[in-house]
Amino acid sequence: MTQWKPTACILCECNCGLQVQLGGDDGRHLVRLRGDKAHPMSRGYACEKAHRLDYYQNNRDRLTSPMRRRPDGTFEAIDWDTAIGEIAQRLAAVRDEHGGESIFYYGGGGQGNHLPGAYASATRRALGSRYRSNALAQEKTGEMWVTAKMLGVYTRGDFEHCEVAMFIGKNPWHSHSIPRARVTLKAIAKDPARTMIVIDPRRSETAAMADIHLAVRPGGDAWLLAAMVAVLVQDDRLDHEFLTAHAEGVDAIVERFGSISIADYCQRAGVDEADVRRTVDVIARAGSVASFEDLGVQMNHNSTLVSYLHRLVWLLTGNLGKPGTHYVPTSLVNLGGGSGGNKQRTSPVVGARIIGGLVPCNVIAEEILADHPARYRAMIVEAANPAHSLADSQRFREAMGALDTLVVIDVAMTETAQLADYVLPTSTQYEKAEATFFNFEFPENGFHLRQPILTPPPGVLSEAEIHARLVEALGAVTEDDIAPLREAATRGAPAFAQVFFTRVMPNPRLAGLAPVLLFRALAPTLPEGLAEGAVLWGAAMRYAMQHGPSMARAGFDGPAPVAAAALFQAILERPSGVVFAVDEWNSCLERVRGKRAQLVIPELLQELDVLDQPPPAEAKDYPFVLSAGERRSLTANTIVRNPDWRNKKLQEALRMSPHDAQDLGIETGDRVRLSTKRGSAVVVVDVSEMMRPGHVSLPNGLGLGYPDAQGARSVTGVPANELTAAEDRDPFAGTPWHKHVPARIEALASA
Ligand SMILES: Nc1nc2c(c(=O)[nH]1)N[C@H]1C(S)=C(S)[C@@H](COP(=O)(O)OP(=O)(O)OC[C@H]3O[C@@H](n4cnc5c(=O)[nH]c(N)nc54)[C@H](O)[C@@H]3O)O[C@H]1N2
Ligand SMILES: Nc1nc2c(c(=O)[nH]1)N[C@H]1C(S)=C(S)[C@@H](COP(=O)(O)OP(=O)(O)OC[C@H]3O[C@@H](n4cnc5c(=O)[nH]c(N)nc54)[C@H](O)[C@@H]3O)O[C@H]1N2
Ligand code: SF4
Ligand SMILES: [Mo]
Repeated sequence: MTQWKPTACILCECNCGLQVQLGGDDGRHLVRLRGDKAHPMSRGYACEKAHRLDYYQNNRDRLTSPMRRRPDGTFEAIDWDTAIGEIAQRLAAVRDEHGGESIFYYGGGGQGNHLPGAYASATRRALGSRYRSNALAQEKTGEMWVTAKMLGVYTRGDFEHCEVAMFIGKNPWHSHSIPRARVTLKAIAKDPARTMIVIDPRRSETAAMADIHLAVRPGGDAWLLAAMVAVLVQDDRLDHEFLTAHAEGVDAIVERFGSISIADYCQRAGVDEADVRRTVDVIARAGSVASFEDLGVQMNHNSTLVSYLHRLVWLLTGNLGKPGTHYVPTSLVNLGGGSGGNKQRTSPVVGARIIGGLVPCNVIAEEILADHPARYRAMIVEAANPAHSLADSQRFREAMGALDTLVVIDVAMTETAQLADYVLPTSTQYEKAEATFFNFEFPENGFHLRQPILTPPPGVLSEAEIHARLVEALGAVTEDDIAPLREAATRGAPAFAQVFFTRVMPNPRLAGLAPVLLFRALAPTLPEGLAEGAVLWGAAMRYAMQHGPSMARAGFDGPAPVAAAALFQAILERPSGVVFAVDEWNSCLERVRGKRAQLVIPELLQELDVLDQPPPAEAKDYPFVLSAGERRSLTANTIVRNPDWRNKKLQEALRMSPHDAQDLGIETGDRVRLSTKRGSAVVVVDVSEMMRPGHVSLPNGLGLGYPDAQGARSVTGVPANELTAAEDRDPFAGTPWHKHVPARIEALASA
């Protein structure tokens, strides 16, 4: 009982290292949790959510048997052989009749688990499935497209050392995304030599501790950021030395922004021109600036344009490649799936731009429901809950109903699972080896393969095992493929590498199935409980071939196969995580494509013209702007289903300004009807000084169904995407406008 077991939190991308004590009547409850000081990235940090992770591990929606939908819509439990056999047969039939391209894959990982997607790549290969997506394609793809064009590499901000920190549509106090967020925020706030700038219509927890809060009009960020670039250009506050050495296109930027009316744009952004000028002055004078844009702008009007303008602000002021600015991390596995915007690919029905290999989430339903020969006919959803998390749930449900086959792989009976033909239950993230590829730190970058702290209950399998069985049932991998590898694995790392490189890599059929081959051949030789880590052998090998020097500085040196074997061993042996890369600041600019930033993206410079169009007429029917999906103290997408886990009041409420509440004659605790063009809901109001008049905000991840002890399901809070529309999306990246939903509010008579 008193033993502390190392693992990590799975509720946001920081994945803070934790130590857990198990207990309770069956010994399977996570009874005590604390930050793990040995974790190289979080170093003992954890927020309030981690302490309530038992609500994830133990809940009434847990699945422990494969389920098959009956014609009447109810589910029956079936055994694994039947489930795998029928699914393989049905998906193969779709492939043979319509082509593997008609089988769509969604998900692959959430905030805490990315190994499922790695193994699923083998199943997709066996099926010939080409199109896929996940949550990144409703938040980060616009930014990815811009970054690919400007730099060719991904960047992050060094908030621990920056003089000026800027957060645009980002509330790290609650949403984190930077390591040890609250420690870092407090350090910046209390240091008079450092400045925190927050751009947010709402006085968020982060805005409240900032030195400068620009309370932009909801959706007004493009004007604000364009005005900031214009001040830099017109007052000649550019870092010419940096730009001459490291950038192309300065003249075109100076010309385009030289004529922008700063006063006019500030007014349209709803921010005082003097405040904007003061902010730009702080940025231009600073020794270092680190900046982070997130959902407040990425799920909003002009989002791709904003991502571009945002990068111009810090590139024109030379804030790349030195401490306290922006760095270029190397990741063990590239989550974006390739080079981003350079290869032009589009989705088969709508013709939407595919960025980072991902079809925009907002077109998926349309691609299924179209009367088009290339429509998607079957879908595998894994570790995601798109029937709840994607725009326009009603239309998404309709699309799921139009599929020939829907397979969901999850731990719980989710909103998406309830629509499936087959639901395959998997071990939780505390019952198997699991990891994420959110490895963005610098100069030391860490990776954490978590060891299981519990055994899985009978009836569930890990995703690795599920995909291996599917690939085998499809006949794509046979014992003849596996046997020589398995034998080599027993002879040690060099022998295994040698056989893998001669038999698998040159063979196009086998190379795409490598994750399953590694799992079948290597897992038997791995320490107990770490079988799912097998696929990381390949990741370590690839990383060693690309980033030898970074790895050598972390202590893994020698020729690539030797260094990779040493890293793989360290990943298996260190239960609190391992530093796999140590970088140098001067490597950042070396990693930029062609070693020079491209300041001009012609399509987006042209798109700037939209900012000069007259504002649209006031929408009389929907006078409010609803931000549908705010991060709060106790929200975590849909990872935790039991509503009891939120032990704080009003976490489910609609936040509204005192001014609007007075107009409507309501108070905190009253109920209102909230309507959009797509739907309507009754919700409790929290009157909050945080909100600007006209702006209201709903939490994300609410509105989940959860059964009581008798099995009767009830819903707590509003499922935000019953109110959002799929066509409201960015013209470049297809990302949704969830933070800017026109809405109407009517007071209801008190109950
Ligand atoms: N507690 C908690 N933390 C989480 C998560 C969670 O569910 N709960 N989810 C994780 C995930 S998946 C993600 S992607 C991140 C997201 O992290 P954030 O992007 O920080 O989260 P949000 O609260 O959705 O949005 C941030 C801010 O955008 C503001 N905003 C709304 N409209 C506008 C606007 O027009 N302009 C500007 N500039 N700002 C606007 C909102 O007021 C809000 O403060 O959080 C991660 N962390
Ligand atoms: N309106 C609106 N919609 C939004 C947002 C918003 O702000 N507003 N935010 C969006 C954002 S940024 C994101 S990231 C998405 C998140 O939405 P999704 O990507 O759909 O992810 P989650 O809701 O976290 O769902 C994770 C699923 O994984 C399951 N799971 C947990 N552990 C395991 C495991 O070990 N194996 C498997 N196979 N499954 C497991 C959980 O039960 C859950 O069903 O939501 C988006 N939707
Ligand atoms: S939710 Fe909190 S404890 Fe968990 S990973 Fe995120 S910051 Fe860390
Ligand atoms: Mo997200």
